[in-house]
Amino acid sequence: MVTIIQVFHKYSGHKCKLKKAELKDLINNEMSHFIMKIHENDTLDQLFADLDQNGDLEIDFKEFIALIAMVTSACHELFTPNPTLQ
Ligand SMILES: [Ca+2]
Repeated sequence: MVTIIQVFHKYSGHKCKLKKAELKDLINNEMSHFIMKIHENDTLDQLFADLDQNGDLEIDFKEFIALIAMVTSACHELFTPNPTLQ
């Protein structure tokens, strides 16, 4: 949990919000073990629009947590044995 907060602030700075380029850097530098790096601007635009729930073109910590939840959920599915294969 502390790591998530530290990483967020490392990229958001004192304004505590991520702009699109900062979100891209965060994902590509810190989360590349979990999700694919973002190379396409379309992919970044889509992800950013999904996360930016209040439409202010910045990602606050609450909106960022939705990304963490999404990635954690995806990881959980990867590591959970599929009962239909057993
Ligand atoms: Ca926002």
